[in-house]
Amino acid sequence: MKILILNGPNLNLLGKREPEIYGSRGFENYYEELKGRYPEVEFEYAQSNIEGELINKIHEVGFDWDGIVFNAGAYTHTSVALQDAIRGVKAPVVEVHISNVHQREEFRHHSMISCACLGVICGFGLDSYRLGIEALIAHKGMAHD
Ligand code: CA2
Repeated sequence: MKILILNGPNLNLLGKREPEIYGSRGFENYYEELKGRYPEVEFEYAQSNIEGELINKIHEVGFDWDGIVFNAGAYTHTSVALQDAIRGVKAPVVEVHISNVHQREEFRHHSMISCACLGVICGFGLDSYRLGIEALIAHKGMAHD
């Protein structure tokens, strides 16, 4: 099974700023733990601050890989282009957020991409990514094609 973990804008700052919201651990460190936890899964990790690069990455893996765990960062709340990219590929996409966006400012309550995703996980810190992987594994187990 092949899974892409994709992070959007500013998530390269994880562990460096705003630890009260996003925790104090950098993503690369957490990613090593994740890979160790699922030796049967082939992972790739990508992060970009640029919307078009995120779209290109979704297109690149979205026809051959088994799924994408996607934290679109603030583009979650604004991007029709990312919604279209997710709709345009075959691979299921699980939307994840570190924080519980529904406990935060109102503008974070709406996602432009949820409607194109398999499901949404938010509010569990970095563990949201693991839960996203679990969702993709369970979904693949249920697939009949
Ligand atoms: O909770 C999440 O995972 C978010 O996707 C994070 C986004 C935010 O815009 C979404 O509403 C919710 C922001 C990511 C910025 O990450 C930073 C990490 C450390 C320091 C500064 C920003």
